[in-house]
Amino acid sequence: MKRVLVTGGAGFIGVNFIRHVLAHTGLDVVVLDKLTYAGNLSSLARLPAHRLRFVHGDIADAELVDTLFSDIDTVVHFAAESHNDNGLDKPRPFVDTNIVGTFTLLEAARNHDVRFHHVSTDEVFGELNLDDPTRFTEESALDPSSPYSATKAGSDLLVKAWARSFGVRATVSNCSNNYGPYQHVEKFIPRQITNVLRGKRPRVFGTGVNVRDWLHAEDHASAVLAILREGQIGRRYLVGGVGEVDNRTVVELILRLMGERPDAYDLVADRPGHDLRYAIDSSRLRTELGWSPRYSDFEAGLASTIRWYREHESWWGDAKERVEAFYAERGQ
Ligand code: NAD
Ligand code: TDX
Repeated sequence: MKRVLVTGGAGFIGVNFIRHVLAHTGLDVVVLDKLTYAGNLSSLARLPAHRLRFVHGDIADAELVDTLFSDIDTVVHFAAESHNDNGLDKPRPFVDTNIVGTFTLLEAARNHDVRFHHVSTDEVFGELNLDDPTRFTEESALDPSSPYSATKAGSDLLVKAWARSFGVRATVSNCSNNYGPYQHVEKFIPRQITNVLRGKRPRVFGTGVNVRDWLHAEDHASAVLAILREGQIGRRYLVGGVGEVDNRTVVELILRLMGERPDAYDLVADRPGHDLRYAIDSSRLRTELGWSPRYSDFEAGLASTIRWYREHESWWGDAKERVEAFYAERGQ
């Protein structure tokens, strides 16, 4: 492994992964990113230019993808339409990027015998009940609920089929909810932090009982790198399991850490089809590959994330207006 193509490398987790790889390995990185509303080239500023090349383009552009694959040995596929509320509003780009885009990359991986790592989500397994003692494992059945998760499940199945039918050297990881620096303000945690920074009250969907299993993006990055280095070809790995927390508790914690009253938030219209709970059993990753998260203290991780948003208003300011206009139309 010498040169890695990172799709979606100008997005939240891609940026955190690239920073981790450049700091902890000698690998060179090529980024392929369409710079949709979610991509931000400034997140890649001030990184060593001789080890990082940026290509502006679409993962569904077969000609471009084929050319890029002739010059790399590994691809880590992050590019996706990633926000559930956008998928409920306009699902078409989710099919184009998450399914057709992944298909296009797989065809190039097959033609050029490139090692393929597919980054997916725990949402492909559907929801767990709040009182269910079980967590998702590598054996859980795919049972997606939303346009986003259905297209991610579709992409997981394409990877599985290309590995079995064409021998593509592939692995898949399904990760729980990420938080940390460079996350788009449409997502739950940065939306609430930036609301407080703008003097607005946080907005919690429904009754706020929904549970997510929060993982810092840097820990996701170290997990993906461990899978690239030592993961077994053909395997799926689940990443997460650091801390299940319900949405009300997360918001109350943010408010407390930001010096506000913990009840200073609003309950607003629920998300249609809103999954109740996700929870990950990451034993395979921990025992087989020796992975463990650095940010095991969620409160400390949140505090450093709050600091980052406080110090980087120029990074998120423009997107904030657009996101709030989108949610205002939906009473959220
Ligand atoms: P993001 O929305 O922040 O970034 C996505 C990036 O992909 C952007 O830079 C965007 O410009 C790019 N992109 C979109 N369509 C493209 C296309 N057709 N061609 C090329 N580039 C394109 O997403 P994220 O939160 O960083 O998520 C990255 C991956 O991790 C996704 O595959 C997502 O499903 C998965 N994931 C995310 C989370 C999470 O909590 N955010 C959790 C588990 C898995
Ligand atoms: O303003 C909000 N208020 C609120 O209560 C927003 C934006 C969200 N929520 C709730 C919905 C969810 O229960 O917070 C929880 C987290 O919401 P999101 O940040 O939209 O994440 P989620 O839908 O859980 O999906 C995320 O994790 C899995 C990522 O966006 C996906 O890309 C990833 O696959």
